Amino acid sequence: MTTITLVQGDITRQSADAIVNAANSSLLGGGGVDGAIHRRGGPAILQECRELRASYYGKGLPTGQAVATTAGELDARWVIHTVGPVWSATEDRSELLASCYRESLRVADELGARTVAFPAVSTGVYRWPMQDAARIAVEAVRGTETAVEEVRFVLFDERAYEAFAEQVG
Ligand code: AR6
Repeated sequence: MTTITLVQGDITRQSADAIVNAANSSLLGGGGVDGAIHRRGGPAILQECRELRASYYGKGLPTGQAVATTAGELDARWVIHTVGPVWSATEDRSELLASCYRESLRVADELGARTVAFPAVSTGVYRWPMQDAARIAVEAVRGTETAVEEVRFVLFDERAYEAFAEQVG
């Protein structure tokens, strides 16, 4: 059984086996959670991202997929980078957002991670409405068979926390 827990705060301050990054397909960093993880985690993470790009993801990591690197100086063993979809009002991209959670948990299982901290993927720069993103995230985690014991959603502000709390019940 996987327990879902909620925390309001900065994901880079969390202690977990794996911390999930809301990355972009370049894997070369950006703003939001991505920027914060690379700033606090230090250059080892970016170095490994560059190597992954050179070896496997020349065209970028596709949306909905996930890949792991070291966590550098973060209080975690791994960072799992996933690429959320940009919100679209005309196209239903929910499956891609759900895939971010499923694929991150699959990678976590491969690594042997038992505690995984997730941000609210796609709800910042990628503009996904928070309530909808929370529903998709919680349903995706609940619908995934995994050996991960704790999935911790780390929500940056109260609005995000409340949206997830409503879904978790
Ligand atoms: N800890 C927890 N949550 C955070 C933190 C933090 N330190 N910082 C922001 N959030 P975003 P996206 C929240 O924009 O929408 C980057 O440039 C934020 O309030 O980080 O998936 C990437 O390189 C929001 O609710 O990710 C991509 O280009 C949520 O985390 C692009 O942004 C996600 O916001 C990805 O956009």
